[in-house]
Amino acid sequence: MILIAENINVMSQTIGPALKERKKEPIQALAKAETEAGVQWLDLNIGPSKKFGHELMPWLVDIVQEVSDLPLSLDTTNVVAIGEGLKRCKKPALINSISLQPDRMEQELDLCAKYKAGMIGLLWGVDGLPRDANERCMHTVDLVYKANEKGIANENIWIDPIVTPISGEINQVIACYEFLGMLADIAPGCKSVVGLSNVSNGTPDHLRPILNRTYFIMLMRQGLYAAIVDAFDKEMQAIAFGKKPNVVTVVHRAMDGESIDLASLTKEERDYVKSVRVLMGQQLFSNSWLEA
Ligand code: THG
Repeated sequence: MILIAENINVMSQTIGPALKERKKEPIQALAKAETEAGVQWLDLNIGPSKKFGHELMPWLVDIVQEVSDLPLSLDTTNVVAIGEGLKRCKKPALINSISLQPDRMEQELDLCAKYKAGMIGLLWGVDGLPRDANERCMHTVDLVYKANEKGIANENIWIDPIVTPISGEINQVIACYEFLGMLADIAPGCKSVVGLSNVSNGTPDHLRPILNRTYFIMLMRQGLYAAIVDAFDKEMQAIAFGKKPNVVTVVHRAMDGESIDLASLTKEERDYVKSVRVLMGQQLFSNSWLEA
């Protein structure tokens, strides 16, 4: 499992202002901490950054590389910012992300080929979020075909089916899960990646980790290759690297529809089983699902 740290992002209350004021200390401290936490990549998310992205991204790449040797995922919709950032990357980077927007796609694919970067192919279509797993497949075929035409090999394409919040349409949460099980057949050799924390967006802070971790185990079972995650979730790392076999096993049993005697489980295992039921749409989501 490949973990990409999400923490350097413009939405963060410390990092947002630091990016704006070009204050490198808090950003470098976080980059160092993420690196020491044991992740494999750092995501640098500057948001759309339409006006200043072209100077902000190369600045950010430079200061992060002063304190970390990890490869970087450049996260912005500003194409010029991506190009300027790629110029500075010492290691092959990831473009996060390229979707099926015809206006930007062409230039982004050219940048990817030019810098021999990887690309996250985000399955966001011209009509927005795909309706189901099949539409995700259609977008994948389309995107991979266009990338291949530019000379980008499948091993450099990381498909992101788009994780959506559990507080929204449950069928989308299911479709993303379903799609991952289909990817190897429709795009052999492509990798997969998700923004895991999206699933718990909008839920109370103390409930986010259990949702993230449960969905993570579900997606891992579908062959997930990489995830953009909170670098400081120790439990998630334990799961990613095979150190929580009891939890993984009980999640699989719940996924298989086995009727499990909750009283026979530890509190931790029980919370995972309850979360599977909510994430698979067997039980209606509300903020009190763990108490049921
Ligand atoms: N796919 C791809 N890239 C992505 C996403 C994706 N990049 C952005 C996002 N989704 C993944 N990154 C984050 C970063 C932070 C949070 C969620 C996803 C987050 N942060 C907390 C919050 O907003 O409450 C804490 C903010 C803080 O650091 O203070 O939830 O899906 N390809």
